[in-house]
Amino acid sequence: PSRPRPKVILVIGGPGSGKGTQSLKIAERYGFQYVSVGELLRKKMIHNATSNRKWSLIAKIITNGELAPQETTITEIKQKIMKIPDANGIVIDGFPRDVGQALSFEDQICTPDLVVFLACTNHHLKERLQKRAEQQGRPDDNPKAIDRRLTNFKQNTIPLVKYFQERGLIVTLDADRDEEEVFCDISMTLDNKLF
Ligand code: UP5
Ligand code: MG
Repeated sequence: PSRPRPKVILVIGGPGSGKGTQSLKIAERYGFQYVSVGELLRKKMIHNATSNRKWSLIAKIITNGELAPQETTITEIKQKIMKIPDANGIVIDGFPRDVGQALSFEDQICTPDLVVFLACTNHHLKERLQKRAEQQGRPDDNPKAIDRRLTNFKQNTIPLVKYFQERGLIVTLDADRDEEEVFCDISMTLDNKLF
């Protein structure tokens, strides 16, 4: 008999809400494959920015804290997912960012089994990103780009949350708490809703 299609979990939330941290924990606990869309795009842009005009433009966009073009993003995700061997599940970190991307994902890839929204106050988002900027510093962890990422999140991702709510696909969790508490909620939710 053919295997069922892997479960697909999307993790969304503001910049610094803990998407990466929690998605990795999900992947580890459930044996799911982890896909970070931000990382996919950053790797690709670092590789191609000097030799390719499209990617040098995307590098500028991302470094400024704006969104890469939708079709490029979907194409990258599709390619990545196709390379994944048999998996029970896939956890996608940081995608979609707006309703348009969600529609396109469903159209071209699949309907997610569950969307996890990490709700975090602006105060905590900024504090965490500033702290990370001091320690490692991503190209987009500068004050201007952080502000743009926060604005983008409010403008585009909040309507997306509403869209998933209306379809009964999303669970909203309080991500202001410490990592372990947040993950405890996530795993209870996944145990309930997916298995
Ligand atoms: N931390 C985590 N959880 C904590 C907790 N509970 N308490 C205290 N500290 C906590 O966490 C951020 C920091 O906080 C870390 O230092 C962590 O230790 C600590 P992290 O797990 O990294 O949060 P995350 O939500 O992943 O933050 P990130 O900065 O990665 O979010 P962004 O949404 O900004 O980044 P992403 O990589 O998803 O996207 C980056 C850019 O890529 C976008 O701005 C955009 O330009 C581009 N992009 C697209 O164009 N399209 C896409 O579809 C996706 C990305
Ligand atoms: Mg991240």
